[in-house]
Amino acid sequence: ARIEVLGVPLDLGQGRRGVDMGPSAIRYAGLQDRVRALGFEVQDLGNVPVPEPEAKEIQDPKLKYLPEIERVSEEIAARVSEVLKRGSMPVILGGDHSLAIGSLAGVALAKARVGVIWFDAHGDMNTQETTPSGNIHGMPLAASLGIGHPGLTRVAGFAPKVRPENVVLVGARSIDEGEARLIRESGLRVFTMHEIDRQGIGAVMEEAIRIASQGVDGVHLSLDLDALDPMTAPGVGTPVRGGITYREGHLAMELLAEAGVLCSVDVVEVNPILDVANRTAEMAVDLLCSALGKKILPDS
Ligand code: DIR
Ligand code: MN
Ligand code: MN
Ligand code: MN
Repeated sequence: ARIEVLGVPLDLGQGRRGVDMGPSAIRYAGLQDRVRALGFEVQDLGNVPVPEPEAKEIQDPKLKYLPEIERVSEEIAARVSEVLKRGSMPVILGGDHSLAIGSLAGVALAKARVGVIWFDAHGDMNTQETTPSGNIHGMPLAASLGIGHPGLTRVAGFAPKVRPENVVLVGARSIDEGEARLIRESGLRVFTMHEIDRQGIGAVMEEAIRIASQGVDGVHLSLDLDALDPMTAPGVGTPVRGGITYREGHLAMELLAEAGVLCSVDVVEVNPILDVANRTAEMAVDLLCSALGKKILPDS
């Protein structure tokens, strides 16, 4: 099988500089060699061009850098759908999580029906009406479900990209008031840290995989590194205590690999400026390898 890597050095969706260096940090952590060692063919497509915040102005404080993020999303969608149509698996490196609006649009362009497993400390279910920050990285899951500003929901010319009955959010522990209401109304399935503590990550993932893969042509994994505990992944812009541990993260990815349903992956919110050495990018590569089938004890 073949993997194609696309970098998106996007930091316009949130307020802290440095996350635009995430793609470099993840590459520097050995992505290409590590994935090749698993037996995949790997092609790096380089980065999508992204404007610098210094060269732009915020027009709407409730939708910061909306026109720029729309344009980048269209470009990502086109690139990601090409990768899938060539029969390869796209791996999109962020950059902030607003890039998932484009990557999921691209997956939805190439596939009739797609499921989503969204690992995040946050809900990413805000709109311009509920956002406390105006940061679009707090909105990509809502946008993909067709909720929010048409500039975000209608990327690639159609909405929604996914049905709520195939969407699962895992690891949540920081949900804004307005987005909590949208989560309940939209009917997607949420496994907060409470459910993970109570049932264990194994049981949670079995259910998450069942929901996301029901009736679909593939499951998209959107991995926000802030889903992990900040002790394991300190290099993120909005860390929240009480997250997924090192082993819980790996078990979750290993179960996904075993299920054999993954069609595409985002790895987002790695911010090397906030990191301890390159630990968070290394964790990102470790988790990706597990999601792609790396085992502690390989079958012989
Ligand atoms: C917060 C933070 N809910 C917002 N969201 C983050 O600004 O909408 N998502 N950090 O990953
Ligand atoms: Mn930049
Ligand atoms: Mn996120
Ligand atoms: Mn997050």
